[in-house]
This record gives sequence, C-alpha cells and structure tokens, in this order.
Amino acid sequence: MLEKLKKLQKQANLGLKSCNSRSELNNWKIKYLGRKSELSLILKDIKNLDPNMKKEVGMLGNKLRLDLEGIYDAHLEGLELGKSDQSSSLDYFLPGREEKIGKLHPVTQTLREIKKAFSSLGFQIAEGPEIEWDKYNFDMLNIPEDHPARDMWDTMWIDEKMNDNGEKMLLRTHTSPVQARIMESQEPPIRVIVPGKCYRYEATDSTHEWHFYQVEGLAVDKNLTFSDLKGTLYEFSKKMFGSDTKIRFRCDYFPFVEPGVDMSIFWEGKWLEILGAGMVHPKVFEKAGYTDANISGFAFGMGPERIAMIKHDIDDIRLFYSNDLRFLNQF
Ligand code: FA5
Repeated sequence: MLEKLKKLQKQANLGLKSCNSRSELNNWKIKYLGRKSELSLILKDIKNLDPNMKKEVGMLGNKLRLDLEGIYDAHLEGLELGKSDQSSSLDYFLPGREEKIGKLHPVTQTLREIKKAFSSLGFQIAEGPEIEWDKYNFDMLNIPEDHPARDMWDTMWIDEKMNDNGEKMLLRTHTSPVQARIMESQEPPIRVIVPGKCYRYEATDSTHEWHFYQVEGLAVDKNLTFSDLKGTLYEFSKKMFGSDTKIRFRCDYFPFVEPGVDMSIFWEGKWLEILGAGMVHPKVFEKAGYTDANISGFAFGMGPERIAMIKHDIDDIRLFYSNDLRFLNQF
C-alpha cells in the first residue's frame, strides 16, 4: 500500500507538469483528488487494514492529499497569472531567488572596533568635510604655503572652488584639519576621535591607496603630558590587538606636533607602523585662539586599512577597494 502511494505521488507530480489549461488542471484534480480517485479509495479503505499498517498508510495518505492540494493551488495560481499571455516563457514554478544577506566591509568593521575602543576610553566621535579649505588642511596646522612639509602630503587640488579671498580647496590629505575645526569652535577639555576618508595624489602599491581612511585623535586639557598620549595609545592597542600587545614609539616629524612620533605594534615577529602622533604644537594652539598657558594636548592619526591588514593578515591594501566578492566575503 505504501508503495502504491509513492507511485501515485510520482504520477500526480508528472501529470501536473503537462496541465497547461484550467480544464486539464480540473481533470487532474478529479483524477488525483476526486471522490473516486485512487487516493480517496485508499484513504476510505484504511479502516479495513491491519492496525500496524493503518497508522502508516493513514499518515502518508493524508500527507499526500495535502501536498497534492498545495501543488494544485500553486499551479492554478500560475495559470491565472499567465493567462493573459499563454505563450509567456515565464516559469512560475521556478524556485525563488535565494536572499543574500549583506556583510559589513572589513574596513567598516575595523572602524567600528576603533570607535568602540576609544569610546570606552571617554573619547567622543566627530566628523569633518572631505573637501576642505587649504587653511584647515595646512595653515592652521602650522604648514604655511611654500613650507616644504607640504610635500609630505601629495595633494589633489580643486581648481574651481576658490572664495573671494583667493583661498584654495582640496580633497583633505589627512583628518588632521578636523583638529583645527574642533579647536576653533570648542574650548577644552576635548577628547575626540575623527574617522573619515582622505585622498592623496600618489601612486598606489601594496600599502598605499590614493583614497583611504584615517582616524584622528585629539585630547586637549590642563597639563596633559606625553605619558597621557602613550597610556591612551597603549590601552587602545591592547583593546584592538590583545592584552599582551607590545608597542614602540620612534621620533617622527609632523609640523603640527612637538615632539612628534610614530607608533608601531609588534605583530607576528615584526614591528608594524600604524600611526603618527605627538603633543599639539604651541603654534597650532595659538592659531586656534587658545591662550591659556596651562593647556596642553596630544593628537594622533592612524590608518584603519593598515590595522585591518595586520589583524586579518592581508598583504595588499588595494584588495579592500577592488570590489572582489571572493575577498570581501571572507570577513
Ligand atoms: C598624517 O597623515 C598625520 N596627519 C598623522 C598625525 C595626526 C600625526 C596627528 C600627528 C598628529 P601620515 O601621513 O603618516 O600622517 O598618515 C598617518 C597614517 O595614515 C599612516 O600611519 C597610515 O596608517 C595611514 N596612511 C597614510 N598614507 C596612506 C596611504 N596612502 N594609504 C593607506 N594608508 C595611509
């Protein structure tokens, strides 16, 4: 009996495929679901079966009836939809498209981790414009026009956008101009990080993109010292890379800090540089209009792509922005 039901199921499924009109479908229904159909007769006869078989045949028979009713309804709906265009090549019975669930880009994931780490250290999060005035990107950061330090940031200038004073606009080369904007509009104490995109007119290679993110950091308060800078960045590194992370500071030059350093972390046997930092230069405070002699501060600027590369062992920064799903789906 069970075999009979299985055979019936196969026949019914096969028969349904060739039903292209309502009348054919109706005949199918009578044949497989009608009162005198083989299935109905089997179900009616269940009471005469021996008790062992009763349960099994009953379950399978009733399930088959429900299945057949279901595919009948679906087929009928398909015919209704297609009736205005009988020659339509649409197949209403194709399985639906699988829904693809999106993922966060690995750099976005890293940015979120950085933000979380600094938020837990009491830093606020701010943003600034990507198209910036020369004044904020350079002048306010103690890099006047014709200063050789401008060569450190190969700049993409925006020719058209000049105001009446002849000031120039550019695509910001770093997030440091937001330091100047924040100090211009706020009084200390300040503890802020600034994530955002930067642009540089430079050739790309495995560690350099022409557009990339930075996360700027700025803390200004009474009597902040270099120890505060070191302590903050050490705590951050432990949160990002694990509690036994080693960090190293070396002297570096940035016109807007004094002293200036770069910081590396020790990762899989190598020192890898992730950021530039230093104590805010007195000239920067002066330009921002801070006159209190007890005010001091530290600043830093890090590259989230470089951090993501270290964390996920990625050897080419260009992979992040080449839109290759085989790469992106790994994160
Ligand atoms: C700066 O841009 C400074 N504004 C950082 C700073 C801020 C110093 C505050 C002191 C105080 P630098 O050019 O080294 O510095 O860039 C900082 C970080 O951005 C680098 O360590 C690196 O992680 C990342 N970075 C720089 N250039 C690129 C690039 N072309 N592609 C990807 N990441 C980059």
